[in-house]
Amino acid sequence: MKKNYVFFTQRTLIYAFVLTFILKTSLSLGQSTVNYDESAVRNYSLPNVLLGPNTEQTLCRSDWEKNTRPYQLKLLEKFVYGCRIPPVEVAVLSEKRIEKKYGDTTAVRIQATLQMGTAKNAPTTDVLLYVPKSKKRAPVFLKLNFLGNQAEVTDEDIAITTNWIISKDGNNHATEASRGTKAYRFPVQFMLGRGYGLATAHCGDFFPDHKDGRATSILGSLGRPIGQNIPDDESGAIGTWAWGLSRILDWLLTLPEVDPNRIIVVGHSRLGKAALWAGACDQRFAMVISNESGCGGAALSRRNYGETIGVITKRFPHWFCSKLSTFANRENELPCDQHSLLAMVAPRPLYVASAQNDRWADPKGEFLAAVAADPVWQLYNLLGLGTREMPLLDASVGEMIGYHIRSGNHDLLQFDWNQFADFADTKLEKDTVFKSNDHIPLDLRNNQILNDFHPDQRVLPAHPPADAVILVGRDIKPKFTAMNGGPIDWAVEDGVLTATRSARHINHIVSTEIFQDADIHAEFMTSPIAHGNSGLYIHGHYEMQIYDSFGVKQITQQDEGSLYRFKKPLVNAARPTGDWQVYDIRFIAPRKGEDHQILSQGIVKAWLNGKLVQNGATFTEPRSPYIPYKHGVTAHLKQVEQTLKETGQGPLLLQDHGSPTKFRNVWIKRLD
Ligand code: GTR
Repeated sequence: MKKNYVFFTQRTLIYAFVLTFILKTSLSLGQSTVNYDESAVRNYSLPNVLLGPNTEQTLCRSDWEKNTRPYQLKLLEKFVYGCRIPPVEVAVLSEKRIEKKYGDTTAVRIQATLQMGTAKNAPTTDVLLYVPKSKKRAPVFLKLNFLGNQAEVTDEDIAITTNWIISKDGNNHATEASRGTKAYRFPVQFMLGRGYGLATAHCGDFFPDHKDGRATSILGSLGRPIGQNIPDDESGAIGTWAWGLSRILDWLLTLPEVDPNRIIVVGHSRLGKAALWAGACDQRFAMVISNESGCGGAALSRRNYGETIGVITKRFPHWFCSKLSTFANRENELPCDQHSLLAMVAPRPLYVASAQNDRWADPKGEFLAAVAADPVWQLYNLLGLGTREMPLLDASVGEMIGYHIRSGNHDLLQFDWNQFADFADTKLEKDTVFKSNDHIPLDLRNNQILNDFHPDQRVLPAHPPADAVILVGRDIKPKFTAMNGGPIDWAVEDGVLTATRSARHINHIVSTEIFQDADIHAEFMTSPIAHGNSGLYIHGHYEMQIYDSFGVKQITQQDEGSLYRFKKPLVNAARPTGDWQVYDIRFIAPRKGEDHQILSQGIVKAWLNGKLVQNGATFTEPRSPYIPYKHGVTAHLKQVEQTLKETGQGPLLLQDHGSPTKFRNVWIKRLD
């Protein structure tokens, strides 16, 4: 008996030991074994994120922006997330606003249905946005959700998503019972009280989160392959969710209630992976937050701790590009790692949050990725994380990269939101991040400049701002010459100029004022002759089209509102012939280096008759065959073109295209 007892205890002890060991150090999932023992983490060395395409070390930020960043981003596309999906136009199918009190804060609640693409049956997403009414323009946190907008809030009148949702019972349809169940992850009242807006949409609107989700995702409507033989660098769910975040951003940027310079993308867990990828791909996001995004998010893949590439790509083969799965158990051969993803956010503020019990997401691996991303902020003379020591529990550390490890489980909790709001308060105050432009990449800076542009076109004729240079106005001589530098022969009457037609369409007029970047305002009226054809030739290179396009259904790159032959308008905003119309254009010229290589692209945002028609169209070289430096060229124009080459400054030309178009109130406001 005694012996037996001893034997039993010994055996029990051995069992208990083995069991504890298994539980403590590993969890068996499929063929892969998951490690939770820090001492069993293999040695690894991370790829150098500062290495450019020719393996040269990046020493300055312009080199980073021009060469290394695009190269590193491409690696992430090729090996992890799949190639980025080109944007489409976003049409607003409905936009309902109500005013409501949440706690002490009066908010404007906006529910919008956005259609992605112009095709009749293009897919839609429902976006729910809250902004504090007291703010002229509110900074907004944007977050995708798992179960539909109705689950995120306690408002009872939010439509229940009809798209696929994750559910334990396998029903995969949201019901009334889901209302508000995730409201603690989307603290509307708290964030409004802190002066922030909150926006959300359901990830399933873009890609249902299951293995076969691709077939019913929006990818088909975007012309992407959804059947067999998907290329190994094709985007999966994460790439599609990130793309969706950018389309919602397209819309947010058009709202007068939203501060376009302070839109923050945030995500929890798999949606944290998507938030990081969205922030990497789209520099219009002013700040990026990952909450417990783990493997394939903020955590280093080379650390064999918690979830691994082998496990994740097996359980969720639809999340990444299929190439990633080939690196299971050979992570060391991956040409990139997740620190490069974090580095893509630089020099913008980034916040990485972990939770103590969320070992599956490898908190230490998330912290170490932030440490390894730090050097990119340093290129901008900014401190990233600024420490190599993991902080104590529940303490936030860092400079431009914030980090905390919260006690508790895998979740998105009030504690996390407190840190996010505090971090945004200090990092996104208008006067801190955007005060000095010189640490911001050119393209990012341009986007910020564009975001601010919301001209008021409601009343015509418009009043020029005090600092405008008036080219055509009442009681002033038009500041234009003919193509040969002599006086113009266009009719001038009561501040209205009318194009004098020429047989070869070369009687354009050339402004005597030149500029590099500018806001351009022009009021015009088309005539029935020659389709009302005319245009604003900016620098003589890029033409904002004027054309009788009223009522045209299938608008093209040659219709009014287009950047001629570059980009068709987002919507047809043309008014009928005989009505006064108005363009407001923010033009940022391309920048070229000494040997004429492009440093940053030119970019245009344009409003036509109260509608946004161009939202960041980019260009480097003129595409129109009609540019005046080629067609009807004169000695005067050669000189103008030479000045443009040397100084980057050029004129505005009003085009003769055989139609007696009228112009009034034409002015420019220099931005340079
Ligand atoms: C887990 C997955 C993680 C994490 C999480 C989530 O099952 O393994 O990578 O993202 O889901 O999204 O909740």
